[in-house]
Amino acid sequence: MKTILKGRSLEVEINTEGPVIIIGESINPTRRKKLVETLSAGNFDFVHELARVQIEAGADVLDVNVGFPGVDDELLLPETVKSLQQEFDVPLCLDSPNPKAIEAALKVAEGKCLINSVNGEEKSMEAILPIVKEYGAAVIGLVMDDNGITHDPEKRLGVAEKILNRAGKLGISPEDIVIDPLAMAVSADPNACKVTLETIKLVRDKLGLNMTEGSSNVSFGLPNREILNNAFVTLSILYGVTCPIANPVKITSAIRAADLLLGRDDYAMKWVEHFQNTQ
Ligand code: THG
Repeated sequence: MKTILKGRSLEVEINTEGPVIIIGESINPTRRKKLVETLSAGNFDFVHELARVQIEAGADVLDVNVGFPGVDDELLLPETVKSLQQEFDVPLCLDSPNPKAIEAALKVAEGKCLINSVNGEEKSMEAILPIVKEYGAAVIGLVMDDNGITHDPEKRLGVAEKILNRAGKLGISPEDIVIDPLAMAVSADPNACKVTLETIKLVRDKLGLNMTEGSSNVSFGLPNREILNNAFVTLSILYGVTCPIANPVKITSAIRAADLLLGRDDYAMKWVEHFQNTQ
């Protein structure tokens, strides 16, 4: 299964056969007051800096989230997208719970974006899927619905199937659906990661779709987060995640290692290149 995303001219292929595509998470106001402050003042230098650092560290795609209480992301998301695309060619992942902000951003974006996200709730599918179709985008499908988040991997698979089928009815192809199996804090629930991993395996075996995950979610509230995130992303890749959302500054080495060890990096080219670039 191949999902194609595009920047202004650069094309990125997410392939279930690998290698792993890294979606940089850092353009996100959570605990980054400076991002909100600078963007609200119409200053895009800091967001460009976050983009540049992540691309240099191995990000293939950038997640762009500018949502914050008091911020009108129907204005700010498209402005940020325009500003980023003037400087950088990587495809963008538009991260907002507000369908109007997503649509406003798609109107100005060049290339083919990934929308973050739709879920199995009726309201969400009705709002987001027509936009995905109209703008020829791809979309992340979160495996939660009107019943909330289930801890049964089979039921999470069921939500993925529901999103896939609904998208299909609108003429959106399976290539353009990237499933998110819901990575959650292991500090809150000792079984959280096991449930996610079982879901990943089921989605790969039954649906064969590309999959993302918020790799850093698993370590909330714990020390030494980087080690946990690296272990989790490695397990997830083995099970079938193909485009994790993560901090490339901290996770690219583990991802390059996983690709090499799984026979997806001929002559260790990407491994060697990564360490040449970071030295
Ligand atoms: N699935 C999808 N989208 C998502 C998530 C997901 N978007 C948001 C989130 N989860 C993924 N993004 C982040 C961004 C930052 C952090 C975690 C997840 C994070 N930041 C550090 C902190 O809060 O302490 C600070 C920055 C750092 O040190 O790198 O943890 O699951 N579809």
